[in-house]
Amino acid sequence: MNRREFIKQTAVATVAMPSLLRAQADDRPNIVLFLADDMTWRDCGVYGNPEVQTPNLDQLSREGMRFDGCFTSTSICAPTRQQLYTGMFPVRNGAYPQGGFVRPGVKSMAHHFKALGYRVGIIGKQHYGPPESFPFEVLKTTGSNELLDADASIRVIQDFIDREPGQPYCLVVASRNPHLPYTKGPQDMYDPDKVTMPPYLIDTPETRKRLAAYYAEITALDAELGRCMQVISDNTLVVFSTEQGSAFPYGGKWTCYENGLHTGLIMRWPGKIEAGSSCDALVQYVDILPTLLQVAGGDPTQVDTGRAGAPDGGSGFDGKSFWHLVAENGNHHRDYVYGAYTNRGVRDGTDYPIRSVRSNRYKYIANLNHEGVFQCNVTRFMDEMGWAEAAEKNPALAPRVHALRHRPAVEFYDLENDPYELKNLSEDAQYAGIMKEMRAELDTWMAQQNDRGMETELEAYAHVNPASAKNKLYRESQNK
Ligand SMILES: [Ca+2]
Repeated sequence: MNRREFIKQTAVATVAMPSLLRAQADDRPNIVLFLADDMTWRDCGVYGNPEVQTPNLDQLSREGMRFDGCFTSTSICAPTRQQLYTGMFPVRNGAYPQGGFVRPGVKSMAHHFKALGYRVGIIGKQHYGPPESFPFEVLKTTGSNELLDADASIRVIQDFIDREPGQPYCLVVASRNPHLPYTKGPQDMYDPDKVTMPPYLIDTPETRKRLAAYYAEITALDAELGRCMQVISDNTLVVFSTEQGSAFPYGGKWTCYENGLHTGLIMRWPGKIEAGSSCDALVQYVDILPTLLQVAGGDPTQVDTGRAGAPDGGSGFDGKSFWHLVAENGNHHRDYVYGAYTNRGVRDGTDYPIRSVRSNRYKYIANLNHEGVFQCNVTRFMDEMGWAEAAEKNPALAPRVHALRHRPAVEFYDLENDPYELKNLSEDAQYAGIMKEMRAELDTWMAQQNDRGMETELEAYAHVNPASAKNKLYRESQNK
């Protein structure tokens, strides 16, 4: 079957007429959104690392469509998840710092899918708030560290799926792997002495040891995916994402680098999405919810997110459905994807806002407090891994170690020739024109988001849990 025939088959699901569809409710698909946690997108065979064993992910990709240009805009857990669940970028929805909460009144996929008649559940990691913005049915597991392929978890998932056979469901399966600490999975499967070091890491014994343990957790995640797939019926759109990058130095978490913001995305829906296909159009996490709502028979352009400040001035999503990439054989969705990172609020984090804009070839990064020193968990991890000592022995490594803490105002990379962002071209005059254009795009996006850069960074604690000490401290400082 070619993609044109897929278009015909999917036409019913893509027409935005929920009232008509309700009568025949229920050839609408179920939706399962399966999330990894802190998995750098490159670290699986599907995206180019054959050493990491992920047979279930490989199979999912063979049966579905692999997206090669999907991006979150923030490489930390809570902002990433909440932009995915709200269809809004982090500064607009409010959940932009680590542990962030969305602004009062913001609605999420739990509201929007319920409005279409779906049951909406989540199992595993949550990392969102306040609760009234995320009225999911929370499926209980026996412990917060339980693997989602444990019998008890699978039983809970199966019960949720089977409970109302006539009503479609939307379920988020949010794994806690391969997030630190790297303790799960087949810890003897990867030999630290034999793993291939990616070009962005510095080769030390401790780095190797952590890399091997992290790979084992990716294999554990893959087992969770495989076990879940066994209880999911074919009339289900399964969406898998690697989430944001890993907690290694330059592994991507706490940065706007490719390893942090680029995310693996695979969509499988037998008979509706062509098996073994791929798409390299640029899309963002904020586009995923509008896409899923369209597939479920809704009209994402009519949704009220509960928050003003949409690109058209209304209260709709920041994102747009990219179902046309599947159903109409499209190959373009966005000219640019954006990143916004807040370091205040991360453990030991200095005030170090970073913003980025990426085209299909170039990446522009603005370090808005470049005169400051970047420091958080990841600089400590670098020290624990002995990178500074390695650079003392081999001075060629020193710039890489130095650059984790000390960065220029602007970084600019040609991703076609430098996919790991190892060579900053911002001083190269031949790129001045492109850099100016991209900076203008970034400024426009920040203005639309009401993102004030350093000022926004300094207000971070106003956007974490109101019951937390950080938030209380912030309120006290404002009352002085
Ligand atoms: Ca995460």
